[in-house]
Amino acid sequence: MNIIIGHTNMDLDCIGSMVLARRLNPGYAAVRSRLIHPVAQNLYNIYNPVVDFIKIEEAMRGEIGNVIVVDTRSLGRIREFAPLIESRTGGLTVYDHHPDDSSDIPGAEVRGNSFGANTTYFAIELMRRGMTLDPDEATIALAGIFADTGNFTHGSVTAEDFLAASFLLEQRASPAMVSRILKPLQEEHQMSLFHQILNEMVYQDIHGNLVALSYVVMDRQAGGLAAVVEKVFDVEDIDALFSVFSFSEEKSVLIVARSRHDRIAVNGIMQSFGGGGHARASSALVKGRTGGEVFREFMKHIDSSLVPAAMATSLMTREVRIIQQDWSLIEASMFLESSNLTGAPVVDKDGKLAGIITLRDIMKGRRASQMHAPVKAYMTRKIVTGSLHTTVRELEEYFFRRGVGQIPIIDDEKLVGIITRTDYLNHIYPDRAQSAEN
Ligand SMILES: [Mn+2]
Repeated sequence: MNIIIGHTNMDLDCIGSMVLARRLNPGYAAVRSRLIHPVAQNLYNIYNPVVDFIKIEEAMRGEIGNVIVVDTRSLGRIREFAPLIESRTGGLTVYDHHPDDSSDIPGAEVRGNSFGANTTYFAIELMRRGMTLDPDEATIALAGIFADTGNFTHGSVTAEDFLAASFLLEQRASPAMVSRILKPLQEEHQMSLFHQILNEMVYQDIHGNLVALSYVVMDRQAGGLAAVVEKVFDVEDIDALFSVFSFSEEKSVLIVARSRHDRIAVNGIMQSFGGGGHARASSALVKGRTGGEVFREFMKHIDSSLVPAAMATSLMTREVRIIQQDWSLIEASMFLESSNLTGAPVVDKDGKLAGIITLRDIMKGRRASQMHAPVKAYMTRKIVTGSLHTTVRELEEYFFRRGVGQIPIIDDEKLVGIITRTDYLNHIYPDRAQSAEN
């Protein structure tokens, strides 16, 4: 018997990959993990007959030929299948989209892809070969792509994920069913936990990153915790979230981590607790220790492992074009135009920052026929300034909550730089700067 396996704690992308891999490899049986991730439980309940995975014990009865592994390249995540893999007489091929390029599965031929969802790889392969799918299979696959790309909003999403989704829709995948499968909090205990976490969460500024932490004690592990954390992360404007669950009866602790940026790679932090996952979504289950112990160790760890957030120094333009407050509005207007600026800081005789003048301020002078008036009569005096240590998050606050267009950076009472909205956007979305250049 040739078999297809995924990682332990099968999630939607894993199941989608297995179903499509089976379609591509007729005669292969898909073998299920003993654990189903809570996010995939809905799908499993609805589509059990279509999914039609066999148990490890059933597979063990036959002789194993080839083995296909999907959605993981790490040995730690396929341990429960070890007897099947070790007894195989055929090849071992891994199809995985996780970024670390080294696999520690001995003897495996790894075929990596960098799509947002691993399911995408198989969907495109089916499309390329002109093969078709049942509507139910297409729906299962589409749910996998939606799940792993965060509804096509994660930074990891690729054009191929959209292409695969388009193909699956042609195969009559049902978006309505996908929506039902993905509904995160279907259980009452999930909803109440969601509110509990939101109420009790604490925020910490760790090296300029806004990190939220929650600590919940429960009797025993309940289903759907990751889904609850995901939802909390969804509604909160934070850089990272770490939710610690202590299961008092089982004497184990689960840490679920989410991050908004690859810069805060939470899988690195989770690895030191025996966990794994992606840079932005990761978890660890620590057995035989109390929640308090783990939480304290975790707090020590996080402080040293979080990379400081970018600060004003790395974003600002150092050569600031400045305007003297005694210049006339005409001079200021010509200066801005020739410098291709919409506004600039204004300094007094001593070179101290006195305000900002923008084309809009000058327009007011023009309307009042006061173009010979000095800049100081029309400039904005109440301005927001930053220091070299102002964080990206603070800049964001200034730009988008307080409607500021540019932020002069002051050090030792001197104007040392300026940051515009464009500088900020180029920093947040580096691709934006590149495409603007090309
Ligand atoms: Mn995946």
